Amino acid sequence: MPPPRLSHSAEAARAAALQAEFNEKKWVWVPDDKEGYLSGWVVKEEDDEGEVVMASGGEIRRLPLYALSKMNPPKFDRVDDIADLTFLNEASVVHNLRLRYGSGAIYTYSGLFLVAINPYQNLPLYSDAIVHQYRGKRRDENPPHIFAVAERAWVNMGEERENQSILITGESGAGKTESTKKVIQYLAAIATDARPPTNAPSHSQSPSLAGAPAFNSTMPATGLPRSSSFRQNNTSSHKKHMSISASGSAFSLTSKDRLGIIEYQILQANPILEAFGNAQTQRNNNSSRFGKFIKISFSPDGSIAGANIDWYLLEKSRVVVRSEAERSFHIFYQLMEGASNSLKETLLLDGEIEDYEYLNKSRREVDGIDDQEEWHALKNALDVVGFEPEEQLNLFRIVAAILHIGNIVITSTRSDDASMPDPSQAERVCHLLGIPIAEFTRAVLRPRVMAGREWVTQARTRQQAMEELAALCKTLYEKSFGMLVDRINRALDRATLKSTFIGVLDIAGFEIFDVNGYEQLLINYTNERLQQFFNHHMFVLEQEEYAREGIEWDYVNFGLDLQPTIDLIETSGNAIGVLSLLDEECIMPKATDLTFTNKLHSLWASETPSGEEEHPGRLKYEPSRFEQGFTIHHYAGRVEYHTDGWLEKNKDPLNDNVTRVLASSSEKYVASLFSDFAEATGINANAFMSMGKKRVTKKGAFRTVGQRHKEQLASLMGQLHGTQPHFIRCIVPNTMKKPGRVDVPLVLDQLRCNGVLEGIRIARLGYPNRLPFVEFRQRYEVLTPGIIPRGYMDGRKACMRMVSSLDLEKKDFKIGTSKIFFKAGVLAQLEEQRDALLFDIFSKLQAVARMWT
Ligand code: AD9
Ligand code: MG
Repeated sequence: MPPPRLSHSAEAARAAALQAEFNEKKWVWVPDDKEGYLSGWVVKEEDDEGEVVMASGGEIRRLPLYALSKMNPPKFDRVDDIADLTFLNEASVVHNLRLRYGSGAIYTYSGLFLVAINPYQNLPLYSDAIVHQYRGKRRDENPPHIFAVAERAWVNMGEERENQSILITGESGAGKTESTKKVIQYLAAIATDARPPTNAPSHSQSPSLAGAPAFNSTMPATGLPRSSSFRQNNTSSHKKHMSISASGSAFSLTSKDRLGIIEYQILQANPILEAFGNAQTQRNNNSSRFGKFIKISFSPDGSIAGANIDWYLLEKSRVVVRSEAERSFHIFYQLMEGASNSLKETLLLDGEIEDYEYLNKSRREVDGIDDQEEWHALKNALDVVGFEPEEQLNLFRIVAAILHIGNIVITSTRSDDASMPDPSQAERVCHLLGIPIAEFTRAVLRPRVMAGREWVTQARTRQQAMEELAALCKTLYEKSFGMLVDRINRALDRATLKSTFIGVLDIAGFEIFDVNGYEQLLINYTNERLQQFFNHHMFVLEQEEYAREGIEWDYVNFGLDLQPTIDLIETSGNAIGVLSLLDEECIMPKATDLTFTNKLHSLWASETPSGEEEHPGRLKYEPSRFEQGFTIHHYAGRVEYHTDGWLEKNKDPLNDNVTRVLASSSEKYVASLFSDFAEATGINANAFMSMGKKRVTKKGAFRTVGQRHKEQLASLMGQLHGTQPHFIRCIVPNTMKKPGRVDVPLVLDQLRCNGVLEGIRIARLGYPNRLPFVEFRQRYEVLTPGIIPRGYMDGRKACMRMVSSLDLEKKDFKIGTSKIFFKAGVLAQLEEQRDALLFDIFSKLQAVARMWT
């Protein structure tokens, strides 16, 4: 943030008055259980305790000094970049975010991060005029915005021919998916307009930060000047275009006549993904129940070539159960509400929502969602992307089959065996899935399993049969979802050797609930890896900056801080990690969740150093308050996991009998969902393993959920490593889904979990504040009068003279080749000295002025 210049007298007087008021007291932030932090001033300091007068109410509180955080002077209110704050403490960070949010500024930078707080209202931030405002501009030329991040990615890609990624995380409801859409809208809009010159863009050599903040304490990658040729050559046509639609709404960005067909198709992929992958939850009416990585590929001329989608961890259990206040995936309600009578007839859906067991146990309608309207939007989107009628029918076939399976009634015979007294429901299922009813019922009720060396028929209990049906539904849904994404990719993916991509990752952030299950472990493990990626990236950038400036430095690679935690989860081999041990237990006869948990305890108890203080990223394993549980210290905090049901969740069991029936379905689509089974088993039935459960083989189709996720994550990380990353952190401001309210403790928790505070911690390990020599001299020469001789003096030399006269400690600063670097807090002291001095001069001038009037 550029500090105010004292030349404009009225403004200066106001600023000076504010500053003067501020200077009179020792302002601090006082932690408060309810509000997070409250302001006050210290009146007494004794030993390690302070006496604070609270600003509102005048109440006096006594607190240990370490609990108090210094407040930033008023001129720092609403800074665009948190990293520019003089005092970088948690209280000041949230204070700044809250002030900004209150005035509609939902975006704020924090070093390498863009922080986005969900506004819960439609703000006029995304019109074509705003797109235009961000086109071809550097980050510091405009207020913080998600468009600035997208712009930067696009420009970097064009200039450096390097793939880019935009990593968006946050809790449920924080605005990740909306942000993803904004990024894609921006890219689609500018790529449609973009016809960059064919000559290669020139690289800017100048390291100077023209127009950059007065003290740029951000990371080196922020605010680097970029050559303008790549982005500005088309401004005239761009302008013409924009003038037509400048007043248009945000939605004009997506209109089909403005966009090319491929851009339009890419945007239309979204409603399809949301229909099948999103659901209403308590936290978000349109919650994505899967993670995704969308790569938009661009031709060398900057136009969009195509897109490709990877997906992660679909919450398929939702098709079967969910909490009463939540819904299943949107598609179920859209189909029931919107489908034509003839389609419903084809799908044998003659009932209402109430009639289906998988729908009638929980909420059916959601405020603000019109399922009928969404159905038509979905159908349109499927048409645009190019799904043939037959392909569309297949998608709905699976959805309907699941509803019918849910209505199959299983009863118990006197000998406790499962039976299906009324086959009519199963008949519908089999008709839709193209399988023979006799085989289907047998597979569910009395599967054949290997016992020793012989095949025997095993009777199922009612409970087991019901679980089998539920497992079938989950598998069907997940496989069909995978097929759907594959199909979209076939329509959109036109990447060529020459194209480059911008990938947008929309994935759930760190989760710490009261009870954390296997799902939380996988998502937290993912976030631990992503945070490590961020830390490492920041480390590399810092290293490059220090190297460029010829500065010696000696701190460790903080990306590796998190490695012990990651190892604890994923390592295989001798020091076996949680996931590998779980895999092993899954193939052990008689293993249970408890035997798994006990093994973990005995393995790790001895490995964990005891009595060590808490430290983010440090390996820490301990038993938990649950009988079956354990605790891992993630960088975001301690998380206690409850291991109930982990073996089943990891095996994801579907008995081979059922799979076999489906793999030989007469419906091509259904058979194709299980083709991996057919490939893996061939006709070799002897390969079955015990108890009719899925075999676990090294390669081929049968992998545990953990293995699959590890592989997918490895592939994602591999791709990310080949990109230049950009980081967006979404924040949910309150739990009421309402605009205008900031629940500070809630926000603080998120800043801790999403790595923003971790980023600040890391920045403080190095030399976070840095200034070009010229600026340093201009700003602080007042503090060293007479030290620099009149006339020309080399910037570096001048700096050296100034610092020696300022009596700074050697470890607190480094002098590079063009900039001077400071440890956290040092520049703050200089600023204070400077303020005091200027205020003194200012008051004297005012006194003189009064004498003359
Ligand atoms: V989840 O992990 O998928 O449950 P997300 O994706 O983080 O979650 P989402 O983007 O779906 O949250 O946002 C939740 C809701 O907040 C949206 O449905 C909007 O109503 C609201 N929202 C989020 N971002 C914006 C925005 N930039 N402008 C207006 C917004 N509303
Ligand atoms: Mg989402």
